[in-house]
Amino acid sequence: NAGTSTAPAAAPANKKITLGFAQVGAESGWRTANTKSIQDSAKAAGFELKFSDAQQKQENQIKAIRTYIQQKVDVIAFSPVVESGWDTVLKEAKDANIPVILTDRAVDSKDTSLYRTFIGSDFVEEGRKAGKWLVDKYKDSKDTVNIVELQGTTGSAPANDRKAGFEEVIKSSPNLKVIASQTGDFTRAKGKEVMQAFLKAHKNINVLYAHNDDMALGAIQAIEEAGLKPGKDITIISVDGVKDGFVAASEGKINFIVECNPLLGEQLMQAVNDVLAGKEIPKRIVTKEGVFTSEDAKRELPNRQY
Ligand code: GYE
Repeated sequence: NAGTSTAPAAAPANKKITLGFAQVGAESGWRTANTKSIQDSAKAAGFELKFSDAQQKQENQIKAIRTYIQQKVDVIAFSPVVESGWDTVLKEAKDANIPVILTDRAVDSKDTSLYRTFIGSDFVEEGRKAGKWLVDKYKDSKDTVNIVELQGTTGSAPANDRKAGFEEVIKSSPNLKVIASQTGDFTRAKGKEVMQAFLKAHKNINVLYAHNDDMALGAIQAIEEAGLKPGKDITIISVDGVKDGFVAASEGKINFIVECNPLLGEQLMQAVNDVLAGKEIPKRIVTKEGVFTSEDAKRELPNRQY
C-alpha cells in the first residue's frame, strides 16, 4: 500500500544503471589496480559494468565507445589512451544523449561540453615533483648531471605532462641535462629494452627519470645486467608508487617515487550517480597524492594495497 508505507519503493530490477567503461589496457601495475578499483566500486554501487580493454590502441577504444552507444548504456566512462582525436566519437555520444566521464587521462578537445568531468591526477605537477627532488639533490654541485628519460606512451597525457613538468623545473639548473629521452610505452619489457639501448649509447648516465614504476623496474634489470648498481651508480626517479615500485625503493634501487593514485573507482561511481541525478559536478576532480623516498617506502610498504 503505497499510501501508508514509509519505505521507499524498490527500484524496478530493469532500472539498474549501466556503465560502459573503456579501459586503456593492462600495461602496468597501476592499470591493474585502477581496473580492480573500477570493477569493485561498480559492484558496490550496484551498477552493471560493461568493461573493455583496448590494449593501448585508440582504435579499439573508439570501437568500444561506439558499442556502448549502440547498447544505450546510461553513462560512458573511459581513460583515453592518447590526448588527441576524440571529438568525433564524443560528439556521437553527446548526440545520443549519453553523458561521458573521463577518468585518469585527459583529452585535448576544445569543446569541453563533450564530457561532464575529468577525474584524475595532475600529471604536470607529478613531473614538477620529480624535478624538484632532483634539483634539490644536486643544489650544491656544479658538475654536469646526465639524465635519461623513459617516457610513457607517446601522445598520452601522462607522458606529455610528466615530461613538461619535469623540464619546467630542471631548466633553472643548467648542469642538469637530459641527454636521451624515448618512450618505453609504460611497460617493463619496453623499459628494459630502451634502457639497454641508452646504456650502450651513453657511458656516463647519472640519473634515470621513468614516467612509471614498471619502466623503472624493467630498466633496473638492464642496469644490473650491465654490472651497475641501480639507485647508486644511477639515481632513479619514477612515478606511480605501486607495490613493486615500493619494494624496489625500499631496497634502495629506486631513490624517489612520485605517487599517482589509481584508486579512482569510488569517485567515478559518485560522479555517475550525480550526473544521472542531474546534479552540477565540477569539470575537474583532482586526485590527492604524495611523494616517497627510499626511507619512506620502507615504512609505507606494509600498508600498500596495490
Ligand atoms: O602512470 C602508468 C599507466 O595513466 C596515470 O598509465 C596513468 C598511467 C600510469 O600505464 O603506469
